[in-house]
Formats: sequence, structure tokens, C-alpha cells
Amino acid sequence: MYTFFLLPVGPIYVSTSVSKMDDVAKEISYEFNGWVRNGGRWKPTECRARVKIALIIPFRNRYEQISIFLRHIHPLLRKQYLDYRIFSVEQIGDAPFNRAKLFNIGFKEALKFDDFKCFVFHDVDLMPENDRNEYSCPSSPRHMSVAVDKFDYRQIFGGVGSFTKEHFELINGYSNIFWGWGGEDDNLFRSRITAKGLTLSRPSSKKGRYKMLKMFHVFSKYCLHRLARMDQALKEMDNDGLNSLKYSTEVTEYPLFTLIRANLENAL
Ligand code: GDU
Repeated sequence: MYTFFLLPVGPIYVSTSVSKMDDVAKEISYEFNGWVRNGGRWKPTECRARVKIALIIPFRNRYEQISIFLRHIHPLLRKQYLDYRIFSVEQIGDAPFNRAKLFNIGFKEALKFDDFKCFVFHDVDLMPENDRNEYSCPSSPRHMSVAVDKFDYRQIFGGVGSFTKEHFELINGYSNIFWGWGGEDDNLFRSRITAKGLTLSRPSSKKGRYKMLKMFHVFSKYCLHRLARMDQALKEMDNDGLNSLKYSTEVTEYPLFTLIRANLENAL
């Protein structure tokens, strides 16, 4: 059997045309002669993947984006011959969005499914433009989305990052106190990582290129407090994170992803 069609090639086209989730499932899920197994997982059968990866998406009310994202990311992960599962962690209710806490919940819940060693934390609106950007966990935490089209491919924090299980536990995950837009990634990449003596690695801006799907932004009032919260999050790092999470969930496996619907307690 020829497998060269499945190898990464470098720059890839990003289709932003909208499809219904059911139509995407018909294209790629195992149930319809595709390859993605129920729950949004795949692993190579010809060889053993080096590491098991959980890709975690924070989510609320971005239905068009998640279909586009899944249609794009599944083939890329397969080309990289990864043993992976995609989790979408959806925040229930009307409290300001808490992206960081959803990532922490995704980390904990994913470990109930499998012994994942590598975690990729991924915004739903970022589409990799180069399939040689490795979805893996090197020896230091990795900021993968270094060049985003919306920011003229200049370097910013946030977007997509990967951590080994050990490193994410060492930094106590993300801070849970950033409700609304902003702050959580600066705290993670600038403060939590360095406080534990870790360094951040990055792919080149050629490999780490991403296209951002367009969306009208509604900024929450809580973003006004984010600078004050940065100091608090740094001081309280050892008690605020994975070890202080409170939530309840409902978990459902869909053809292209595992959905974790999370009720976040302590909403502001
Ligand atoms: N999200 C939702 N629903 C929401 C809000 C956010 O699903 O109502 C999720 C999505 O996965 C989205 C991600 O959170 O991709 C980031 O939210 P936005 O797209 O609203 O924010 P930005 O595009 O401005 O994102 C940038 C960075 C993020 C993060 C954010 C600040 O790309 O990584 O740092 O700023 O919170």
C-alpha cells in the first residue's frame, strides 16, 4: 500500500467554507468509511506512535468554527502518525468565558480516558497552515501558534500550546481566575513556566503559521481586571490551578470528538 499521500508536505490550504458537522462526519468518520473513530480518535496501525496525545479545545457557541476546525485538523494529525483523541470542553451557562479553566478540566477529564503523555491546548478558530508543525511535546513546553495571519504573522502569546503531562502538572496547569477575555496565556507562558525553571520552545514562524477564522468579538467586562489578576495569579500559583479545580461534567462521545460539557463552579 502506498502511504505517500499521507505524509506532511509543509504549507497546506485552509478551507474556511462552512460545513455541517454531520457532513464532515460523513467525509471522515469510520462509520462512513473514513478513519476517525468514535470520540474523535485515531492511531496508526502500521507502527506504534511515539506518544499519546490529547488535543483540547475550549468551546462555547462556535458551532461553525468547530466543524471547520475538525475537518482541517483530523487529516493533519493522521499525517503526523499520532495516537490522538480530540476533546472539546464546553462551558455551560452564562458566566464570562473561562478558557483557562476549561483547559484544566480537559486535562483532568482526558486522563480518565487514557494515559495521555502530551497535551495540546488549542483554540477552535486557529487553523494550522503548515502540516510540518509538529503536534507533539518536545522536552520543554511549546508555543505552537507563533505567526497568526490576523496579526500579520507577528509573534504573540496564546492560541496553541503543548505540554507534557509532567510539565503541566509541575506548573499546576492554568490559573482558574481569568474570567472573560485575556490574561491567562500571558500568566501561563510568561510567569508559570519561568517560575518553575522551564523554558518555552517554538517552531519557526514558517512552520508555526496559523489562519484565524473570523468572528465578531464581544469583550467581557471582566477583561478590565486582568492586569490585577496577573499579580494575584502569580502569587497564588501553587494553590490556584489543577489543584483547586471545582466543576461537574457530562461526557459524550461524538463521531469526531469527545464532548465534555462543564459546569464551572465559583463563577464570578
Ligand atoms: N471561545 C469560545 N467561545 C467564546 C469565547 C472563546 O469557544 O465565546 C474559545 C474558542 O476556542 C476561541 C478561544 O476560546 O478560539 C479564544 O477566544 P477568542 O477567539 O474570543 O479570543 P481571541 O481570538 O482574541 O484569542 C486570543 C488568543 C487566545 C487567548 C485570547 C485571550 O488567540 O489564545 O489568549 O486571545 O483570552
